[in-house]
Amino acid sequence: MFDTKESSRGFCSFQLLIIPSLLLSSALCPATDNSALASPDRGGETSINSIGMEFIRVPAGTFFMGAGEDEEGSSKEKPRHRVSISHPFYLGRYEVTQEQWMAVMGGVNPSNFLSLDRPVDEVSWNDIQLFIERLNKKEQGQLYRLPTEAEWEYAARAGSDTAYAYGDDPEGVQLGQYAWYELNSGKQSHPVGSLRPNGWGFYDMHGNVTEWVQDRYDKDYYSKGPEENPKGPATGRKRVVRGGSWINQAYSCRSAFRGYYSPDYTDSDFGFRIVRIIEDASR
Ligand SMILES: [Ca+2]
Repeated sequence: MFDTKESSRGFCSFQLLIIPSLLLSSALCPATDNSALASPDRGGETSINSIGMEFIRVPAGTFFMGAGEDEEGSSKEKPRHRVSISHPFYLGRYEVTQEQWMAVMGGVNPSNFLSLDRPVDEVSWNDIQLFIERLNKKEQGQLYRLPTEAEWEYAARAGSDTAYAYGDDPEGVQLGQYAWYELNSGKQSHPVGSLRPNGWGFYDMHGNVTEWVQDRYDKDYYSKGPEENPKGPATGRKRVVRGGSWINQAYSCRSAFRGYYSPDYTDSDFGFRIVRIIEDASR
C-alpha cells in the first residue's frame, strides 16, 4: 500500500528555481537547453511502499540526453539528442538499501560493505531481475522494474544541461557535496541519502554505487534510437550502468557517463534503484 503526500521539495522548489533560467536560456541557448524544456506540470508527490522504499513521481516531459558538444565525454555519450518521456513514473529517491534487498530476498545479503542503510552491492543485472520479480509478487497490484537509461538520465539531470545536476564543476570543487566518489569515499560505499540531493530530490545519482538500468548497450544508439521512450537496442548482451561510484573519478560520475557490463557481472560498487510504474498515466 502506498502513502502519498506532496513533497516539500523536489519539483515545487525546482519550478521556482527555473523561472530565471527559463528567461535566460530562451534568449541564449535555445538548441539543447534542458532547463527550458523540462517544465513538469505536476510532480513532487512521493510514495512509500510496504518495505519502506520511497519514490518520487517524475512527470512526463522532454529533455536533451547525452553530453553537450563542449563537455569532455566519450563518443558513446554523443550526440546530445532530444528525448521524450511520454508517461509519468515513480523512481526511487534512494538506491535500494541492503535492508530492502533482504526484506525481499529472504534475508540474503550479498553486499561487500555490510550495513543495512547502505546500498546493496555485489548484485548483477540478472540478480536484480529476480529481486523485481519477487517484489512484484510481494507488492500485489504494483509493478516495478529498472529505469530505462533515458528515464535514469532524465531524473539525474533534473532539468540541468551541465555535467552534473548542480553545474559543470570542472575542478570538482562541489562534487563531494553530492557524490561519494574516489576523493571522499574512503574506498567504500556510504548510507544512502547522506549527501545532497539533486533539484528533483533524488540522492546519489552521482556516485556511491553505480546503477544498473534496463537497457542493452550499443555505442551508436544515440544516433539511431527513437525520440520517444527509447528503451535501448533490441539485441546485445551487455547492459548499461550509470552514475559512477565510490571508486570512480569525477568524470565517471557525470550525468551523461555510460558504462556497460555483462548482466551476470557483480562488484562491490554496483547497485541500483527502481521504477514503480504508474498504470494510469493520467494521474
Ligand atoms: Ca548512485
